[in-house]
Amino acid sequence: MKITGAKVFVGGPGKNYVTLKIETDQGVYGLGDGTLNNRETLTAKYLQDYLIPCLIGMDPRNSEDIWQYFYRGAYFRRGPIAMAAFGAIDMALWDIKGKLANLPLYQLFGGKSRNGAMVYAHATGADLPDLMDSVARYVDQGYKAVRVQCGIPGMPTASYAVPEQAGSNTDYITDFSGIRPKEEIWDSGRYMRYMPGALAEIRDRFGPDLHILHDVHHRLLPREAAEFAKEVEPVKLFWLEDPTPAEDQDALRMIRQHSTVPIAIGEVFNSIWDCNKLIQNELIDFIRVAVTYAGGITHVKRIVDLAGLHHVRTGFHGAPSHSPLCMAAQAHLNAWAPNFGIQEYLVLGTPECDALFPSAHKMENGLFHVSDAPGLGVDFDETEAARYEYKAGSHPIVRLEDGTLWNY
Ligand code: KDG
Ligand code: MG
Repeated sequence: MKITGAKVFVGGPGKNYVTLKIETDQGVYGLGDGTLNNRETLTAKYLQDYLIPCLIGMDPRNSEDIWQYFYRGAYFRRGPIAMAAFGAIDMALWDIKGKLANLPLYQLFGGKSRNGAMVYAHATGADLPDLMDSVARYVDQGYKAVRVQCGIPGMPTASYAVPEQAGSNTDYITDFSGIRPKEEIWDSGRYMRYMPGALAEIRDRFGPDLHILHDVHHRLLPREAAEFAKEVEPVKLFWLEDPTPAEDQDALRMIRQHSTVPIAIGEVFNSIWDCNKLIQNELIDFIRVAVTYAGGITHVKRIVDLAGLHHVRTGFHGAPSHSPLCMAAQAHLNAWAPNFGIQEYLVLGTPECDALFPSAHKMENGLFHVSDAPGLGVDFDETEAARYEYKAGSHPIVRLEDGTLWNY
């Protein structure tokens, strides 16, 4: 069996999904997601110029060898662009494998370990009442877990993932007005004085059963993060996400020494080498890698197995930039993983997105139910794809009030 061709599409409804389609001499094709948010054209180019020419003629069933060929063959290892490109290929090869076996991918991993995978929604508010309304809407829809992000009184601009005005429905990550980032102003002091009380009020209003999550988005220094984690302990968060940037992993010990709040980290990681110390030293509770950004199913499955040895559960990244193909790859891992924790969920469900990526996966009452279709269980409509093209966009950047550049 041979790979005869591969195509890359960039575009999508309000997104720049990078979709790879690998074709074979037996008519079976595989699909993979290579979307690296706000750097999408780079993964597409990496695939087109360096990987696809080598893929043609390979046996698509040898997904392990193909992964090693590209990873070791690049010589300059890891990095988000290369790993997202390898991720797209690996996902597509697993899709082909499942279709050849006529089995959904989770069956190739070891079958189902649960009936449905718990997901969390993003509640966001310009202020606390607005956030409470947003949480209530998700609770009414049956979500069992909600991540909460709130505007901070006196903060010069909106804080991470919150709208400027109550009731507005903004895409909180990407501004498609151009490449130059919008600038936001951040104040850790205001955040630390306000947010613990806001979290306590949310807990009081929604009671003990709702799983509440919160994303600090890398913005606190390690000592501040430890103080914050200690203060929010009574709220019984499901997790505190990215309390501090994870480049300095020893800093996580400081948080552990002061608080038992569960810590979730890893959405910016690209490989097992970025998280093996954090996992082996049991400094985190949830690993947040995404199947696209961390080299595909082959590599992420290794991370999941390592995490399982150290009581670390999964909480895969599911920001809106991940296409339904990445979300499906994660859904199959979630159905199988003995150490599954939770899945971030935003992406599926708009009519335009469903038309571009038809599938029978479904979300019901806060649980994601993976379909039994062979492979990833998601198709790609090339006629629909022709409606979209690449749009330049950017994440905001963040500064302190005096102009100092900070972490987005
Ligand atoms: O591209 C950046 C986003 O993926 C990130 O800001 C989203 O932190 C995020 C999350 O938890 O989804
Ligand atoms: Mg995050």
